[in-house]
Amino acid sequence: MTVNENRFLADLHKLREFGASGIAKGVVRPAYSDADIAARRWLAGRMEEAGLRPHFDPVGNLFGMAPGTSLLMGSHSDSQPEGGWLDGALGVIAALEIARSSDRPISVVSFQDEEGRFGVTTGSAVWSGTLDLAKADTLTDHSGTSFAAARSSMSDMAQGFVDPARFSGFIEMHIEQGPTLDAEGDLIGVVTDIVGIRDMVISFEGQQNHAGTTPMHLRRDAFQALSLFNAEINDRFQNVVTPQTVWTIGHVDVHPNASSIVPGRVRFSMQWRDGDADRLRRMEEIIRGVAQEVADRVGMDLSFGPMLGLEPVAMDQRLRLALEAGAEQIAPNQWRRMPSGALHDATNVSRLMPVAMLFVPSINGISHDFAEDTSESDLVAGLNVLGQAVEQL
Ligand code: HGY
Ligand code: MN
Ligand code: MN
Repeated sequence: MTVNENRFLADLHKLREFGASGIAKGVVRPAYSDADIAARRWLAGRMEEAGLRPHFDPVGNLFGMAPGTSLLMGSHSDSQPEGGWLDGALGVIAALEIARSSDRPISVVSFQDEEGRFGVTTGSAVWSGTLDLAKADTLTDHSGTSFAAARSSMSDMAQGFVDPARFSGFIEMHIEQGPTLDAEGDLIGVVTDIVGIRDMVISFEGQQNHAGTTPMHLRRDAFQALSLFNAEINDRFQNVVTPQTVWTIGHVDVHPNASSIVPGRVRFSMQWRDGDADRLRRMEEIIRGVAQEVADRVGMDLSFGPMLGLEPVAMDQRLRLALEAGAEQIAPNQWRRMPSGALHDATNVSRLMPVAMLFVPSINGISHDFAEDTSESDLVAGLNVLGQAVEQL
């Protein structure tokens, strides 16, 4: 198979224009935003030109269908609120280029809301049955917009859900989003398994009050509760976690967020990830227990939002070996097997069919940031490994 490297790179740069931010090569293209929908319409056109039948499903996943049974390749084209030009986009455009260059039937997909504006890898979670559509519709983003309302902006394009039996397997190429390949000087990562994740919103409700007249010992300060909670879980986690375990409080809404008012309420995201499902469970116990202890001690009302999660998953051996053979062909002694600390649609798709993933380096390990970047030669090397792997299959 001979891929067209220039056409591949040109489409990658074109996709970046949808939601291009002024800074570096960043993009702002959240699920269902005007930029996201415009990008999906453009992708549908490129799929059609490639001889694929574009198909939007009820939640905005966009498939480019090859006839009969085919290998599915792709990723997602929505971005984080401050995203890089390659996260997801690389896998979609690489799949499109393989579909155009291969004489085998290759279907292409761009899943919707992988970045979890509403849930966790929401579009592929609904398609794969991980997340019930009725439940997904009740999810809201941080501004209170519901998934149902957001996806209705694409209802004019929506057809039914694609039958997974149309596909023999799924391969996703993605940037590593971490420091390993870049630091070790490797060009290719063949993914062995993807970590599991848990994600939920926790709220502490105390007493809003005057920041000048309220003595410290009479306060029910919700920010102080969060501060105590964070310090305590960091301490309690030490005898449960490993150096690979991660946990993040990434979104904090302090109400009313004013310098002369004792905060009466905080709502914050609590997310944790690990390769071991039992360790995720033990961390959940600590999180729920410490939250209750702090609430009792500081006099807070405590509430937990719905907990979303995905289990750790191993990649399919046959597909992974094809990627390893491709890597050895294209980047001999410059590739490695490695786990994925980032979540991907492949986790959900693994419920339906064999899946495998391929990484290319992220410069300085940066991602989920406008500065995210990979050299064009590394992008092309990854594309060629995909091409070799498809030939192997
Ligand atoms: O958060 C993740 O792992 C993915 O990039 N959304
Ligand atoms: Mn991604
Ligand atoms: Mn991402």
